[in-house]
Amino acid sequence: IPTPAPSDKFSFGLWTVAYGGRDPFGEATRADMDPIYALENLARIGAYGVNFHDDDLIPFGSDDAKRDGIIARWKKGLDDTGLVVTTATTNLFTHPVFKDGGFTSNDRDVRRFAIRKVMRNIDLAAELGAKVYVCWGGREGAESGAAKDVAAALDRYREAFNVLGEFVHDKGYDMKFAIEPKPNEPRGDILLPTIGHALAFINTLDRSEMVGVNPEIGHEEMAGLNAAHGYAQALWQGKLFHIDLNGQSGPRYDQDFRFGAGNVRGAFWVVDTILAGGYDGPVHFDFKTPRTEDDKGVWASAAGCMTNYLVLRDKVQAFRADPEVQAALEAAKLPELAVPTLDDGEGWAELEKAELRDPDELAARGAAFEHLDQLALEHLYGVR
Ligand code: GLT
Ligand code: MN
Ligand code: MN
Ligand code: MN
Repeated sequence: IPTPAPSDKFSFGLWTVAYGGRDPFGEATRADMDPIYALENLARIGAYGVNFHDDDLIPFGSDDAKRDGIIARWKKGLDDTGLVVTTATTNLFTHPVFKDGGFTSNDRDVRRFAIRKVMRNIDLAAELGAKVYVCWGGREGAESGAAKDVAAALDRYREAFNVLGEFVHDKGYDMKFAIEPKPNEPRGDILLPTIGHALAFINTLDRSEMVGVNPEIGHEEMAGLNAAHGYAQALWQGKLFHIDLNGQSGPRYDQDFRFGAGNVRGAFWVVDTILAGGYDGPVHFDFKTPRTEDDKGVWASAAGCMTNYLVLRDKVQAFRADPEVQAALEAAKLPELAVPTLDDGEGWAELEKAELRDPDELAARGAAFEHLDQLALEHLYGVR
């Protein structure tokens, strides 16, 4: 069984291990977790970094004295354990004030409150050294039609990112934003539901270079999409600023299984994609330990995320290094896909006159994809 090293840059949301098991049908099955206890155990199992919402650490509504005390204790915990704050984020979904969203609430006073809440935690995140600020707009959405003017809501969403981009720029922070898409849950329909929607939205921002995506495997699969393809397009556009790895079994509620559980084959291709694309940020897990488990199960689940990543990384590397796979890639014309379709200096006018192959002859050529995919499965199943 491979063991994690700091160079693997594994990180966890504080809320993941602290999740007590509350769901829409039942109360928590585990006690509240002290954030310092979380740090100690994350360090013990081999994590490198931690990510947190403001309210994970500092209960909503704490006064300044209480807040300062919590932050001092948190800094000491980080020093003692050596864990790095890679990332931070804002809770704009738990308090009832956010029942219609934060940045896109119809109520302007709520929107002003939400942006201020984010600014306050960005100051703390910068002080702690976070380089990425995640924005999951879980409550930005609707359950009904006329209640949400989507175009106006997107104007307000853009306004919020423009203000926050200006804030980070003016303060001189070395920080980028990563928008996390999700199709639904807790809202009936959430705005920016997929990686593609988020990438298109980002292009409209004043400081679009500061904003990328934080795709979660499970959220893409909830929408019935191929998560690896989404990660690949985000990388292709230079926008994969952070990742939320976890497990999901097809389009249903947000399962947040530990990474490597659920769609195993999909997980293999996500690891292959981020390695090939040169993603070098934290390898971040966003899972929830099922409520059947006690504290021991929480740490087994968290450690399982890292083990499964290392196992899949080994398998992906062995797959790519296998000479039989390289021959199969050649037979499947992967090198040919990298060749531009038109010759140098050729345009539509030349193409119009060029001699083409007979389509029936082209149609008779086999693609040789099945053998290649079988080699991948044999690596994944451990028989190669
Ligand atoms: C919440 C959500 C996650 C997001 C977190 C960041 S909070 O648990 O379900 O997918 O990544 O706000
Ligand atoms: Mn999720
Ligand atoms: Mn989640
Ligand atoms: Mn997530």
